[in-house]
Amino acid sequence: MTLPIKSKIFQEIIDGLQAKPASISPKYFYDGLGTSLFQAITHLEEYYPTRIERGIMQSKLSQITQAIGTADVIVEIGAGNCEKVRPLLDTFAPKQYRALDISADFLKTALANLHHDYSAIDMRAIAADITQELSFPDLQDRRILFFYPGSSIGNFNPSEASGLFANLARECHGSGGLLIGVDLVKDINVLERAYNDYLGVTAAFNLNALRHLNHLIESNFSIPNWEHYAFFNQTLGRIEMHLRAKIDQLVNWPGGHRQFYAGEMIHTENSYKYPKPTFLEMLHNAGFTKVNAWTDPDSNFLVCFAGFK
Ligand code: AVJ
Repeated sequence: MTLPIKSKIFQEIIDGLQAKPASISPKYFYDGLGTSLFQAITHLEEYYPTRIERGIMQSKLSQITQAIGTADVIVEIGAGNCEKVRPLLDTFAPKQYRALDISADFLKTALANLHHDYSAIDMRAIAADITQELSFPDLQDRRILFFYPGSSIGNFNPSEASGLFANLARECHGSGGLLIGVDLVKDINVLERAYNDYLGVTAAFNLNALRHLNHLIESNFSIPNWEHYAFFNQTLGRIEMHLRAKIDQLVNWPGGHRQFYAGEMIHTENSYKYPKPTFLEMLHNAGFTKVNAWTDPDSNFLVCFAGFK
């Protein structure tokens, strides 16, 4: 897909590319190939979050579902392959399941697969940009379980994350709640390895954003001129991913260009890691009055249910 040159998204991308330092939103990772590359990342030994979250969901399932109680509707945010919700559908048998994701085509295929096994549940795929306000007016008198697994919340900075929690707490209207998974602060080597895998899948995932941009805005980024760079920023408590120019180069797009110099970077993603108490406090401050939390034995990852007393 190519964006119209005057569209808001086109302008947003250009503004990021022109900024010093340059940046683009991590949502531009997720074209078809990018979504597949992320799926591949979740299979890497170094990338522990998916595997550890799944372990917590399995070993603590009865405690988790007991804390949740019941659900009329499950709304999954960043549903991806729609596989993580299965145990919740088995337990709660909700009437409806809504899957929100930025990557619409992938989502539709994934949802069709899921529906095959749960034909009694009304399912809807919603292509959504969750950096925008979320609103579910037709679910006002339903008990909603928001499900936000995978630590994708880490892409928001803490104040944006707090804003999203307040938004979701409001949409709950005093019942149901939010089941969310988040990656915890840990040994810096473990963190940095998870974003610098030996197979170079994360590097490919990062570089693919330029390929995606070339399609979206008809820019002429030359992929071999860029390299993957990821590190843990201890001051800000986040993994940062960047693309670093290997040589001086001019990049063009319709209506503009930028000269990048060797060593210059484009910031492509933040992935915040939280201390457990900080994250629980953010959920409380957003308006949830009852918060339960579960971790793996090594406290690598946290699964929380934030609801109401
Ligand atoms: C999908 C945002 C949870 O931050 O770990 C994986 C994306 N980036 N490897 C993460 C990602 C590089 C991932 N999230």
